Formats: sequence, C-alpha cells, structure tokens
Amino acid sequence: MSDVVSYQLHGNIGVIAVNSPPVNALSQSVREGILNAVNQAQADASEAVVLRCEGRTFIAGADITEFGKPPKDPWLPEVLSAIENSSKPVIAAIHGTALGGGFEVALACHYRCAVAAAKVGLPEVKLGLLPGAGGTQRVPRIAGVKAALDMITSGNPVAAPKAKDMGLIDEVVSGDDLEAGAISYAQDLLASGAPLKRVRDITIDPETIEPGFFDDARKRLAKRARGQIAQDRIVSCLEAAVKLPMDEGLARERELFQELVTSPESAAMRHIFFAERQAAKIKDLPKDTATRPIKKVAIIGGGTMGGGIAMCFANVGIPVVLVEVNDEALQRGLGIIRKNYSITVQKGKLPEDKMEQLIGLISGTTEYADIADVDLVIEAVFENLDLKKEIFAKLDGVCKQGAILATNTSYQDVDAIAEATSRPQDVVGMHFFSPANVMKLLENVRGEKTADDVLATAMAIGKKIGKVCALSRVCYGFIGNRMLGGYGREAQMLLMDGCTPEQVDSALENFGMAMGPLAMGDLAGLDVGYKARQARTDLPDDPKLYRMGTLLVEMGRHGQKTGSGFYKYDPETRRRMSDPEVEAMIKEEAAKLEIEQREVSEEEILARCFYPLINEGAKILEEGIAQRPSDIDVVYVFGYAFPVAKGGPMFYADQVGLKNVYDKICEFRERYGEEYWQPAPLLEELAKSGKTFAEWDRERGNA
Ligand code: 3H9
Repeated sequence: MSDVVSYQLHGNIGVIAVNSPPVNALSQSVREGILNAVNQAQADASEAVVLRCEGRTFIAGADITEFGKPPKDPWLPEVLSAIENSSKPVIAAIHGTALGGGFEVALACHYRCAVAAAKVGLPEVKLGLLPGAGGTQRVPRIAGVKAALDMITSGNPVAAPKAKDMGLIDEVVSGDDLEAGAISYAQDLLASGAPLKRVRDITIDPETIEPGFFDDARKRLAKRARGQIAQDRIVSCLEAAVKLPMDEGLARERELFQELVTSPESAAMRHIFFAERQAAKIKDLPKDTATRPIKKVAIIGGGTMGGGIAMCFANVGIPVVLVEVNDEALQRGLGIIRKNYSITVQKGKLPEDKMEQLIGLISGTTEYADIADVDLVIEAVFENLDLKKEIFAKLDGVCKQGAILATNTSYQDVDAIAEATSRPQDVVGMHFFSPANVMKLLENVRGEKTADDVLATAMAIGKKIGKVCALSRVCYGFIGNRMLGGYGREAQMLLMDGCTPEQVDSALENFGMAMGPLAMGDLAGLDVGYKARQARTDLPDDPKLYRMGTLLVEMGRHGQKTGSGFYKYDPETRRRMSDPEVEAMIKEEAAKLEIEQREVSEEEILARCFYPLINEGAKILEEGIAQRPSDIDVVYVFGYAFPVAKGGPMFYADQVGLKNVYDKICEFRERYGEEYWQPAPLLEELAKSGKTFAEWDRERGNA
C-alpha cells in the first residue's frame, strides 16, 4: 500500500491502518492511502472493513499545514464519499482524539466504535473554521440540531461514553486491544445482518426546530465573537442541514468553509495554534533534556494567587502544601480555595465528592520545615524584593537538594532572588496570571544561572497543569507586563486629548480585546498602578502622565472594589456606567494643562495603544528576552486576552505593515514627544527593509 496507510485482510474483515505520526493528520498521502484501501476492499474477500490508526490517536483532523496552499487530490469529501458508498460496512475504530476531519471520516463510516478513554470533536471553530467535510450536516442528523450547535460552536471534544449517549458512537469497546475489539464488533454486525447505515439517509424534521432558533443562536454567539465570523457561518450550515437535502447542505458547507479558510481571522488563529506549540520549545535545549520528577509541591503565600496556583496542581492530582505566616492567614487561604471549588460545584462543573478529593490534596502549614521533602516550591507573596530574597534564603536552608525553587514574581529580578540562595541553578521564574486556576498563560522566566533541566521541568509541568507556556529572560515585567507600560499610559493620555473612558475602551473592545484598558484598571484596582508608579524613579516629570489615574485614586475611587474609578459600577450587577463627573473632571484637567481637546478617531486610539506594545515587543526581541515574535503573541493571547482572531500583537503588526507602524510612531514622536515615542531599532530596520517580524525570525533560522 502506501507508507502511511496499510490494508490487510484478517479473515473476512479488511483492516485499514493509518500510521502517520504524530497525530495521523489527513495529509494528501493519508487521504490517498485511505481512498485506495477502501477501493481495494470493494474487490476482495472482505465482508466488512475496520478503519483504525496506529500511534497515540485516531486521525486528529485535516493537515493544518496544508491550508492556504494549492489543494491536492484527492480532496477529503471524495474519500468520505468512497467510504459512505462502500458496498461493505466500514467501521471506524477510535482511540485518542478523533477530531475535525478525523471525526468527519468516522461519521462517513457506517458504524463507529471507540475505547472508553477516546474523545470525539469538531474543534475547527478554534482555528476560525467550520467542519468542511460533512460535520455540520452529519452531526445534527445523528445528535439533533441543538447538540450539534453546542458541539460545533464550542469546539469542545466529547468523551466516548457521552458520545455514545448522543448517538455519535455506536459501541464502546472494552479491553486494551482496540483492533481485536473492533473486528469482533464487525463480526457481530455481520452476524446480526446489520444494514449499511448511512448518516446522510437520516432526515431532520424542520418542525422539531423552534421558530427563531437560528436567529437566537446567531445573536447569542455574536456577543462573544470578538471579531470571529466562524460561529455565524456554523449556524448557517446547521440551518442548511435542516432546510436542504444532504448534497446541497454539503455544498453550502463547502462554500462557507472556503470563505473561512481564506479569511484573515483563520490565518491568525492557525498562526496561534502553531505558535502555542512552538513556544513550548526552548531553542538551545535538546528536545530530550531530562526533567526532574514533580510529585509534591509547596506554595509560599495563600493569597488569591497562591491559592489559585495550588488548585492548578491539585486538579491534576499533585499534592500541595500551602505555607502561610500564621494560622489565621492559612485558614483564610484554605477557605478561599474551598469557596472557589464550591462555585464550580454550584455551576454543575464539578461533582461534590470530586471537590472533596481535590481539597484533600491541599494541606497547610506555618512551618518551613514541613516542606523539606517537596520537589517544587512556588513563592507567591507580594511584590517586595527583600521579602522574596528572605524567603529564598529560608528555602535554601530547608528544601532538599534538587528541589526547584520558583518565584511567581511579575516584575522582580529573578537573578537577584536566585543569588539569595546557594543554588541559583535551581531557581526559575514561574509567572502565573490571575486568577491562576483560570488563566491559561504561564510565563516561565530563565535566570542567568537556571539549569537546563530546571527549565525543561518548568515547561513540562506547566503543560501538565494545562497551561500554555512561554519563556522569558529576566527584565522588568518580563515579556507581558513590560510591554503593557505604553498601552496603559496612552489609554490615559487619550483622555487628556479629548476621549471619554468609554470611547477608549470601546475602540479596543471593538477590535476584540476582552476589556478595554481603563475598565481593566478599574477591575484590577487603580491603587495598584498608583503604588507601583510611586516606587518608580524613571518616569518623566510630566503632569499629563497618568493624571486621571492618580487623581481618581486620591479621591478614593480605586475602581470596582470601591464602586467607582474611571466608571461607576452598579452595586448589584457590577455593570459599568459612564460617569459624567469623571468626564467633566477630564475636561477640567485638560483645561488646566492647556491641552486643546479634540475629536480622536478610533484608528488613532488603536495606534496610540497598540503601537507602543509592538515597539516594546521589538526591543524585547532585539534583547533576546523573548525567543521569537510568535512567543510574544502567545503571551498576549493567553495572558492578556488579545483577540486570537488578530493573532497577537506581533502578527497583527506584520499584517498592518511594519513600515506603517514605524511611520506612525515617528509621527507620534513629533506630536507627543520623544520621551514616549522612540521607534525600536529593530522596527526601524525591518520597516526600511520591507520585512515582517515573521520573515526576520525565519531568516534567523527560527522557522
Ligand atoms: C479540519 O479538520 C478541517 C476539516 O473539517 C475539513 C477539511 C476539508 N495538522 O498538540 P500537540 C502537530 S481542521 C498538522 O503538541 P498533543 C502539532 O503542530 C483540523 N499538524 O500534541 C505538533 O507538531 P510539533 C481540526 C498537527 O498530544 C504535533 O502535531 N483538528 C495537527 O498535546 C503534536 O501536537 C484540530 O484542530 C494537524 N491537524 O495534542 C486538532 N494537529 O511536534 C488539532 C497536531 O512539530 N490538534 N499537529 O510541534 C490538536 O488539538 C492536538 O494536536 C491533539 C494532540 C489533541 C490532536
């Protein structure tokens, strides 16, 4: 047969086996191999055919690297048609994850069996796509339109037992040998005279769909679309599944898939898919660098951050010890953890007994001596370098040799912290984002002396607890917070120039940010930035700078927690409302500073807020703080809710054109002063040579 697909007769059952590591994606050779095997089976002694995969998973989807390139025959629908029209029953045998085009292959089969641990799903929406090989037409025919809508617009996989309840799987196979189980299932089907069950032959009764169902779905999904159009097109496909015959529905699906696959949103989301995987790789570390075993973890500090981090480890079954200064603080910390889990239980997302099991993994102590045996310590106390150094000196005294000592600091110098110990090679930064049990990003920070296996372990354990990891070198604020400086500064400067808080935030929210910077300031607490600014000596002495943020804090308006900040907040619903008092104050302050207020365009708001971010990103790349531009994108998408449909700030800059970004920064330098606007040398170089960040990265051998 072919290198990647084999076909063999096992008695009266033909077995097609796909073997295309790592995830059996449907590359041209896999498609061709399956097609040939199905055709071969039509003419041999087989009475039924099993389609299964070698390696860690059933087919995990179309080969994403082929998108955007000229299509190669045979295309997937042709392969599915051959399966569906086979004169002998074809049975998919699923293990691992049957995703996207992989699950669509299974849906074209006449029967589907799976091991209990398998999952099936249509995650195309996460790539800005829709299932383009019949998924939107077959799933509603089997599981109903509502279930199909949930499954396809969320993109979340479904475990085999639930998929069986939904009708998406016919049989859950027990035992370890899937091939044997599938062959035996095929024999049973033959013995019982089971028909050639084709999903296309099921019709959906339009009367079962409530009037307005599709319009309601569109409206509901639009609210959280953040610049993505795939959800809307998925609804159109499901509508077609109800209203049109199968072949017309498939044609509609194909047409909308083509629209999406060539859309800038999908290109951005595919970029993030690969960027996420790339970010986990450390350039100068061999892939097989040994990691240290992490069987027990200690967290220093039981505040919101420490508690959230503790939950991350408990959630994957790793015991955690929470260390606090006294019993009262410890009980408070443990109490918050219990409360957080209870909320998840109330939402129906965690069974009560499972909650007790997870809480059982988290113990507490006020004695450092009790954490002598842990493999990893994560310090999560407040941002004070002296305190952190003191803690690390103590850890050095009690922790076993080989234990990894990590700091969750957002700003402090990891090297200075490491020097407080006699083992700086074991010290690393592990910067979680709040709430740590929810936010996906983990920014690992490599100190000057951090050992290779410590770094590799930080990345591996991050993946294990479900985080997306990116690596930063040491600098003030690391990748994410360092870049944020100019973004927050300009959001406030724009107020002085004539914007209302609502205007600034709406412009960024329309772009796709989950929350504008001023509303975000209110949520985080304006006093946090205020205190941080007081500690800084490097800020220009400029009365415009952070003027509103400073005045609001001095008036006691600290943001949501005091009921008002840049906005006022409904005490019941926490809904933000524009505050005429703040708007009047802004005008007054601008007048005092003799700033002529004017109409500011949405385009200028975006450029003023995002271009400092991109400019700082360029400096971070030049200095080698980030490994690659795409790592910065990962940090922003997963840690700062930058819209994935825009691909992260560096990808976005490449789309806007670096020359345009550079020219605007030069223009702002003239208008607003060089203390704030100074193009990064790398940005200037790329703008002048007409290159993108991605091209620059490729030329450095970083493909
Ligand atoms: C689709 O199917 C469209 C159809 O409806 C219509 C077509 C007409 N293609 O994630 P991992 C690579 S859209 C190419 O680290 P895990 C990945 O880059 C597709 N490459 O492993 C990585 O490479 P490297 C719908 C792929 O065990 C390596 O495999 N399907 C693909 O943590 C290992 O990946 C999806 O969206 C691919 N489809 O997780 C599923 N998938 O080692 C996407 C992976 O060089 N995939 N690679 O960095 C996944 O969700 C996860 O990879 C999976 C395994 C859960 C399968």
